[in-house]
Amino acid sequence: MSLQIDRSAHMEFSSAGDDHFEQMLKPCGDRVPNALNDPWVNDLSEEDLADLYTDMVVIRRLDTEATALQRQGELALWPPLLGQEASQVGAARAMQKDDFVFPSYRESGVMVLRGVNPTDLMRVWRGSSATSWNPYDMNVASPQIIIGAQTHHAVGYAMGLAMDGVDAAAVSFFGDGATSQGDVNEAMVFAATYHAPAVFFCQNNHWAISEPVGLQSQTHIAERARGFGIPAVRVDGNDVLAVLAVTRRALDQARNGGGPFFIEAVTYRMGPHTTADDPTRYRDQAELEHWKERDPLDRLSKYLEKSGADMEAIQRRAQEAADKIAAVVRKELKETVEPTPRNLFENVYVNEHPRINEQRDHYGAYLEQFGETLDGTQAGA
Ligand SMILES: Cc1ncc(C[n+]2csc(CCOP(=O)(O)OP(=O)(O)O)c2C)c(N)n1
Repeated sequence: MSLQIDRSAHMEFSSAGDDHFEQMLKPCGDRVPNALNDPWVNDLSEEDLADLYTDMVVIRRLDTEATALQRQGELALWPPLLGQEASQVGAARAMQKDDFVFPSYRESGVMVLRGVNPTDLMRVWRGSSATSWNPYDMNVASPQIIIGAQTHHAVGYAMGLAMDGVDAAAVSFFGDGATSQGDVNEAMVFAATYHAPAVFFCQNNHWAISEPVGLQSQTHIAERARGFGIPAVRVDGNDVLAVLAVTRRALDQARNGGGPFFIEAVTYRMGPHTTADDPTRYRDQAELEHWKERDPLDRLSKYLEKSGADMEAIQRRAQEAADKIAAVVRKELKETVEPTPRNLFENVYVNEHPRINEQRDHYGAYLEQFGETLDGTQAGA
């Protein structure tokens, strides 16, 4: 018997038949009644829905702007979210101020909607800042690059919330690939055992760089969480209404002593993994076309239009908001005061440390050989 990878599962889970999930808006904009989820979004007015649309337009625009800035040499790298707007807006808008977000690198939309200044976020990707904000200002941790590590931080934080008797939850965001990582599985064990108010939000965007989801998971991702005794929901991640409803449900359960909850938001990464990637090398154009028909922005726009809203005015307002924020980011980014070599050695410890000082001075002497200084100036200038 030879050892073989079962590639057939990839076909099953990334194909057009992959629709076993909770949905409230069809791609054509029709509303699907859902007894469980409807009560969680019944409060939304037409204006609230228009705001959700604006959120999606704004974060798509920021993403496009960042991609362009990377191509123009202003950013070192950027991980696009194109196609994942509904998952990020639905999840971010379901949260309350006291909830704490532990994002991966992909959730720029969630971070910005929680109050992170988009220019600050982009400075991290420019290489001008290790982390540009105080996590406690808006309850958003620094974006995590180590796949899945943030789930540990979130569960630890959630356990702390429970110990302190605080009425809040911790939400970690990660991709489908991360669920194969030991860290995420260990975090689920702890969350289940300690009944922690932790919501695991997986954006199944079908790809982990060039690895298709069906190749590494022979079952739906949500099933993995159920194996740990964590209730899990598979939701249409391109349906902002369904994501909002399911995340509100999950957070409510977590906040009220119901323990952890796992959400698999089924979406699609329409762009490259990062600006350093070329997805045409590993995936078919037909797959992208399939998902373009499920575009999250079009879907809400069609629903609003069918409900009689003045979509032209809504689109105009959203576009204006997006143009404005993109122009501010572009301007602010170019005004960035770049860090000096000395900055590398600051804030390593709370108090000054002799070994750090020794390393700083050593580096300063090294730079001097090239006529440079720790303050970023030319020696003798
Ligand atoms: C622990 C660890 N292993 C490997 C990597 C390299 N890596 C960066 S992104 C990525 C794929 C992650 O895919 P997924 O979890 O599906 O998230 P997505 O990028 O699709 O949002 C990998 C393997 C890493 N950053 N950390």
